[in-house]
Amino acid sequence: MGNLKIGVVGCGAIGREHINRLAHKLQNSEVVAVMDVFEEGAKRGAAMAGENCRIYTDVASIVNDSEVDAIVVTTPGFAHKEAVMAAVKAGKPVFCEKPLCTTAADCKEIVEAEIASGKHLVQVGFMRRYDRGYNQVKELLDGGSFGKPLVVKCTHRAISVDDSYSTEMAVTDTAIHEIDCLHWLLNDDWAKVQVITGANTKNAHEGLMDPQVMIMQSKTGVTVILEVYVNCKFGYDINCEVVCEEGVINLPCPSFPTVRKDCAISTAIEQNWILRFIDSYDVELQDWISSALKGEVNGPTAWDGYIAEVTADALVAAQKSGKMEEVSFGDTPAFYQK
Ligand code: NAD
Ligand code: ISE
Repeated sequence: MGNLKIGVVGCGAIGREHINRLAHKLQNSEVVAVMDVFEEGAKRGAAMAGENCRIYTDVASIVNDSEVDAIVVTTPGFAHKEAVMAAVKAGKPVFCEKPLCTTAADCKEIVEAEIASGKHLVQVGFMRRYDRGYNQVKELLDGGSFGKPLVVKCTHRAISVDDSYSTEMAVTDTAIHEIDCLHWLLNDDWAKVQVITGANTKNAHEGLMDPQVMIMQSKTGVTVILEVYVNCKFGYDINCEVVCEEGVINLPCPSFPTVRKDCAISTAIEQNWILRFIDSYDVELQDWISSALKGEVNGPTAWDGYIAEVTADALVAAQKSGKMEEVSFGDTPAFYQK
């Protein structure tokens, strides 16, 4: 099998992580071009990719480069639509980091463009679907011996965020992972959502509501209680506990050695998403490469990106109203049915 020749759009934090794994770690993959609105950023990305990597500062040029077979989009969410639409119009496979777009209306345009193209081209970077622990939870749930899931309790905590992180981003950038992952774990869609805010941490910048408690109820009535707390100071703390009729399935942080010292017992907590999900990103992108070379999409689709964003829009509305908001979208189009 030949290599997939990839163009990476956006050379920031995760862009550089992905350039490194695509260029040096994964099979059948080559980064032949990079693009960033800041030329210095693009040069930094190209230096990681290796010799002969071409540098662009506009989307059209990298997407239409005849040497580029496929596109990886790692710009901030507000800029995803332009690059994904350009790739779909050029008929090139595109892996887009989450969220697919920051509004459901923009995601819908991508869904419609992909259906019109007649080819499956878009994969969304919901990497938790490739995480070993979440897959083990799914196997246990699908196995049936735990009975019906009833309640899910999650935490999504990070050490800190910068000043560009807004109250809405707690939904569109952070909770979007649980929105997608739990819908996939439970084989269920969301029906209604609510957001509760109250005591705010002194560590949040001006205007940021932190923490936020998000409640999501699925169509079959499973209730999710998700704490998003992005200035927790102590670590990147992702936990998920599924309470079922016949028992409880708990996915804690991956374990580290427990040490005894100075009259205390302690265990480390991961520092950030780069380390916590390092293997999931590798498996996710390797699957994307292998599928793209066969002209297929195996991972989360543009439709998954769309329904996640419909739910996110309802959560953002709930942040403002303080009320329970309905989530509604139509049936899965035949194009996306498996
Ligand atoms: P970042 O701000 O570190 O990097 C973004 C880069 O994109 C910057 O280099 C910026 O100059 C560039 N850029 C901005 N606008 C652009 C445009 N219109 N065209 C091209 N380049 C542009 O952001 P990040 O933390 O790397 O996040 C990027 C995306 O990845 C976001 O969608 C984020 O949600 C997602 N992300 C996903 C995960 C995950 O766990 N899956 C983790 C981190 C980030
Ligand atoms: C970041 O963009 C990610 O996607 C991380 O996985 C998430 O934990 C964090 O909250 C986001 O800001």
